[in-house]
Amino acid sequence: MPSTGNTERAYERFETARGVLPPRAWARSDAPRIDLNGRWRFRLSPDPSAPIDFLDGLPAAWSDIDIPSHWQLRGHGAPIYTNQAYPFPLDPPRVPDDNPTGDYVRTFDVPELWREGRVFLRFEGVDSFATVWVNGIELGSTSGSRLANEFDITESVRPGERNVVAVRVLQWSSNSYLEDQDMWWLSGIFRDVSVELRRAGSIGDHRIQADFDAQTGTGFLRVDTDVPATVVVEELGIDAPVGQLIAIDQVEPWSAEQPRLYRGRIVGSGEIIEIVVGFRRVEVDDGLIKVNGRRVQFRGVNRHDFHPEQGRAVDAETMLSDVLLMKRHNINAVRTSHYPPHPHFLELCDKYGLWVIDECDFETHGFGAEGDDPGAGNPVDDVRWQSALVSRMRRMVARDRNHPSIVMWSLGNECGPGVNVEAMSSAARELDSTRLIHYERDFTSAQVDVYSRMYLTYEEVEQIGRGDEPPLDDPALTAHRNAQPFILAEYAHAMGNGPGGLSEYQELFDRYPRLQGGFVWEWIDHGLRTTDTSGRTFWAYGGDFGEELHDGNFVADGLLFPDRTPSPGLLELKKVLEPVRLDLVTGGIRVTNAQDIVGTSLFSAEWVLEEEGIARARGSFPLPDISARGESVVPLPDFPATDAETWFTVRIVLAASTSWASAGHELSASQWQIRPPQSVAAVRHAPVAAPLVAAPLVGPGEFDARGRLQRFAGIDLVSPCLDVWRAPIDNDFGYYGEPLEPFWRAEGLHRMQQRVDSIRWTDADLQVITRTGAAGSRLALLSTWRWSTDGADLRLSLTVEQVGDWTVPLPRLGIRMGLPAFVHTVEWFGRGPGEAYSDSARAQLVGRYASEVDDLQTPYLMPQENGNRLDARWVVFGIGGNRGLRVSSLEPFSFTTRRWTSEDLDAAKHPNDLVAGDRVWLNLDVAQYGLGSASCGPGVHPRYLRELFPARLDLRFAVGDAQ
Ligand code: IPT
Repeated sequence: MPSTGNTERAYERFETARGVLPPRAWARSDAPRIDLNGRWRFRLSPDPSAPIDFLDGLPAAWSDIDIPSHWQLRGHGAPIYTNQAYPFPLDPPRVPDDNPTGDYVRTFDVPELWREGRVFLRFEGVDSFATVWVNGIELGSTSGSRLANEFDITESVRPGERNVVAVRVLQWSSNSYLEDQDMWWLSGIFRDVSVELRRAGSIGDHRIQADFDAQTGTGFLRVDTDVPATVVVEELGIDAPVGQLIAIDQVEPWSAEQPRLYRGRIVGSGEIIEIVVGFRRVEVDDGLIKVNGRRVQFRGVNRHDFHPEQGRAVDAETMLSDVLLMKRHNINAVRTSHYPPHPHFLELCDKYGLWVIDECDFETHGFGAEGDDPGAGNPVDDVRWQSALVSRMRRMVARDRNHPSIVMWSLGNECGPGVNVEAMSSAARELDSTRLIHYERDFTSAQVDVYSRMYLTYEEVEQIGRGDEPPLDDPALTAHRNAQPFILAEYAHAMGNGPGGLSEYQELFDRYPRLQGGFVWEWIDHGLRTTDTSGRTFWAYGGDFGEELHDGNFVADGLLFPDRTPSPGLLELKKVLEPVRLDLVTGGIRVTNAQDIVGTSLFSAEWVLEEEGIARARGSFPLPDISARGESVVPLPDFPATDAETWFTVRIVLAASTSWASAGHELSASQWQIRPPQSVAAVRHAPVAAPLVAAPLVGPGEFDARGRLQRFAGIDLVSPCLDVWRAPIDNDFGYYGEPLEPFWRAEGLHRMQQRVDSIRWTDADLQVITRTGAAGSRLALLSTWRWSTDGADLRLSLTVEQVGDWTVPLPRLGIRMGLPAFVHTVEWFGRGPGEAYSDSARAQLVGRYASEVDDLQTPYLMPQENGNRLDARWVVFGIGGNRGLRVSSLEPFSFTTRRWTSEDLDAAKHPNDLVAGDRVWLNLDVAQYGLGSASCGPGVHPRYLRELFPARLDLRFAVGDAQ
């Protein structure tokens, strides 16, 4: 009688692995292999009491499922999203009786020749616990969802025959307590499955150590295997027995910036393994993380394995697109939050060059660790879990240690402090002393090599940069920590519209050597592709599958949309992480190489001079080869004379193609205003030319008796009114930061009423005074609208004052008006082409742009304010034919244009809830509040908190030929 788990509840042991082989390195080997990915038979039962009646063959009544996959994404059961909370009662190591149980069966033919050797069955990842049978014989069970589990099936497999492999997977097990990462709970066999012949002379485990001495340029290679073998690296002339240290003069080292790999192989009598060798030394020296003797700065992101249809069952193409997108956006590092990724991802990091923090599959956030207190029952502080945890750590290191890209081993994420931290750290050091140890929740830094924190404020980061962070209770520990380099394991929470304030972090990283960069949270939104009842696609987040407990759209906090479209936040990050910085200085352009290792020979510069957005001259210049962190001044090109506002833009591009982008790929752009708009002062004070002809007309503007603009040049309008509301962005909610949204709503900013207080017609203008305030509130905004004309155009001069004791900053300040729905095209001169906000504007350049109204929207998974175009000088809305309604100002303004109101945006839960109405709504703003990162972290940097009052907006409305 096989042990079924349902009687013994083997899945509730502290360590559930049974019958598994010792871990070994992931390998590209010529060992005969049968790929068991593909079609299996599948049945989902509500709990493990389902009969084990599927060991002998393919049950006809079952459905098919493709592996690797999660059953919840194949029509069985449903995904659950929680951030910290466990979706079951907290009673470790017990789990609920209601425990979805997935049974899998398939057959595979094993060649007769496979009698000569041992046969291994390998699972790269099964969530969360599996029991495995081959030909009816139970082999054991798994642990560690994101780690490999390998079984020796030699005794049960039948070479020359058809074999049956059967697997029972439980959704919940004691493993679930160790795997409480902030992501969807998704179950099943979600990584590759294979069977391998291990002939006599198979290499077993293999270990590659490739050290580099930056002083002498010498590389040291040592390869170890379980059986005698030879290591061959032809390019280096190496053909030697394993187990010895080989010194090689003048090797080219590996780095993320120059990922030099030497390809080779390990040749055993029964197996050949393809290897890559990257020589490098990672150390903490003089309080700094150095690779090959150089301080490096991590410009990183936190990456989950994620695909919007496949969950964590990510294919090779998707992994490659992640790596290429990172490289193309100036990202040089990745933390594999919060578990070891699919092993192929690490191969790609080796090949294309990314520094990696490889993190163990371990998080117990739901136990509520706070400071020194891990929270009752937390496995991190319970020795009964120690061997399971140490084993997880060892299995990750053993699987991954041959990758040159890995510079740190991370024990896990947010488990709190506890007795098992030291054991895990020591286990990693014992298996590999060539990487640094990382664990953000070791606040004392006692067991780690790097001081690491998350979401700190700018002030806190700066304090650490200066080395005067608050001391610990123990002076020895304080001294130990003070001598450590610092990284932000997570910062700049990219949830919804944001993050803002990226460059202020980067400035700190650049100013203080101890601050060695950070990892933005996070790479991609985990939205799952779903269709609504009308067949429209949307990206589902927590709650969309009817979960009783969930954390909503907190799962959508990435720099990429789920389909891997870059968000505005990623474009901003790309600019902030630019590898070459340009500044205009006397004598030319100062070029600073912001890279740590390589020179600038790969790059060249292209420039353009634009007068009001129209190119007047362009050219290019080669960059001098500036060494890492060095600088040089290049002369400015000769510019032709211009009259209107003129900008000089320089783009840094790849001079030649690389493995990750083609020649011409833009890495960054910088811009300077060479000539301001003309005669600002003169025009601003120009007298109004023509007096009013007859009320209620002001030039082309038609007003009603209450002084409200009804029509402009024959175009019907919803009259302009003062607007202070924006559909709150995730950062306004301040989930793990300081919220503003509740204060805004408490003040009624989302339901302001406008009253006309007075109307006065003069010879020169129409003056309307309005009072805008919310029901129940004494606070108000007093606006004076002065409408005038020069005979042709309509001018508005608006001033706004505050009445009462305002304590909250305003979401926005400007006017809102309705244009007819036939408006489609928008053209403007200002920042673009993308959206920008005061604290996230570096990636958007001043220029002339055109767009459809519909393309000005950014479809954040949870609808929220978006699409702001910053620093506009003029904007023209197409009104048919070649004609346009033009709004312009001498002071740059912001505008937002959409087919629904801010209130619609606020109420919507998904972008597909938003339907075009009979108006195009236009906001013209003096300013909008910044973005910050308060959904998890600090709010808007003080640099962007400007005093708005007394506020003034001067606009000119005209109709004419479109630009
Ligand atoms: C922290 C987690 O490490 C990460 O997994 C994710 O939850 C992120 O922040 C927020 O999206 S938890 C935070 C409450 C500090």
